[in-house]
Amino acid sequence: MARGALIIFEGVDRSGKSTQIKRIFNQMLNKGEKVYLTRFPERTSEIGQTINGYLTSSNNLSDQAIHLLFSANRWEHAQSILNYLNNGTSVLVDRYAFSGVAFTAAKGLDLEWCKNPDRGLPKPDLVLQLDVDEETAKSRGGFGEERYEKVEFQRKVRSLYSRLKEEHSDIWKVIDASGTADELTPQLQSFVDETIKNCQNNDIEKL
Ligand code: DGP
Ligand code: NA
Ligand code: NA
Repeated sequence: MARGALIIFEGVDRSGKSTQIKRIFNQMLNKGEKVYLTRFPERTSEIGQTINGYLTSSNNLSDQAIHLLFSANRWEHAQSILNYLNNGTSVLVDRYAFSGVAFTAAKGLDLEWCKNPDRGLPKPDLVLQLDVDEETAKSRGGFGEERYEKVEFQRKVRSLYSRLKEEHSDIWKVIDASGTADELTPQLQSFVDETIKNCQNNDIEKL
């Protein structure tokens, strides 16, 4: 059976990726395609609830401890993602290990240290980075109340994404997301469709 594709949406906060990924998911469902949508952090598990507490500042954890919990949250769902892919269902994910590295390294932690806990997770077939500058992101209704939603911090995250892009140039696409949502959706959909078609001949690799 043809396997599904693993496709990640990344971007700074307010880049529009959550809106876009839901649109793509719904379009694919309407066409009868096999597709599953998820996101990280996945806040409902025990680990996810601890992460939610951290993001909403109801608890404090060291930078290292929270980094490992974000990674553990991905690992606790890794096997189910693999099962979907092997059953021919494509998996769309709102944030993945690249957020893990970018958001923690933006605090000044060593980049290689940041990458280690996610090594071995299923490697995506495609990363769509929705790129907007921090000021544009902020102007979209402003950042919310959560811990990382500050212009200076998001600027660092964005520059870390460009480093990650160099390392993953085989799978990484930067999409200018400064335009309207309606302009963006068909562009993203065509990258998604192309990836699903072309991933068939490749095994699922590991990060
Ligand atoms: P979201 O639910 O997509 O708005 O993500 C919540 C916040 O958590 C957002 O500011 C990005 C950040 N984030 C996502 N994944 C990770 C991670 O693995 N590590 C760290 N430190 N932050 C992350
Ligand atoms: Na957010
Ligand atoms: Na979001």
